[in-house]
Amino acid sequence: MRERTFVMVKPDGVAKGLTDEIVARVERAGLKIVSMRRMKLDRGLAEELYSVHRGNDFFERLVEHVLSGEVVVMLVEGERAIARMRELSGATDPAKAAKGTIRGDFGSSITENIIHAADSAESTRQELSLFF
Ligand code: 3AN
Repeated sequence: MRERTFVMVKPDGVAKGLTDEIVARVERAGLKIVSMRRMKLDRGLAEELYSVHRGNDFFERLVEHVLSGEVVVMLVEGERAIARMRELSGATDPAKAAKGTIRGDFGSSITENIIHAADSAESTRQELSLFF
């Protein structure tokens, strides 16, 4: 099934110069980047993006991290795009993420884990509506 998903290179990924590498991995996987924008989030947008985590002890750390520098937001399209972007990203904790995944290869901690990729059709809809 052809679908769309929301992807964001987090500030640690942008700061490490990984945007081009991530774009290349997405395109090599046969997915299409329909739209892409480098930007700075404001607090309202960051809290909205992570609203499902509000109340968790890591919420503030997560929001502070995505506000700490520029991000690159992407609208990605293709066959099973949601699941395939999750596979390319790897497990949330880079220490547990497989080699060859973006987090496994480049992530440094569960907060600084390089990339965000929407995890369901519902969160994709909500997240895309915030940015595109
Ligand atoms: P994923 O990004 O793999 O979908 P989620 O949705 O569980 O993972 O978490 C969203 C973000 O929240 C993660 N990218 C990570 O940076 C942060 N996060 C998740 N769990 C923790 C945790 N236990 N401690 C610190 N940060 C966390």
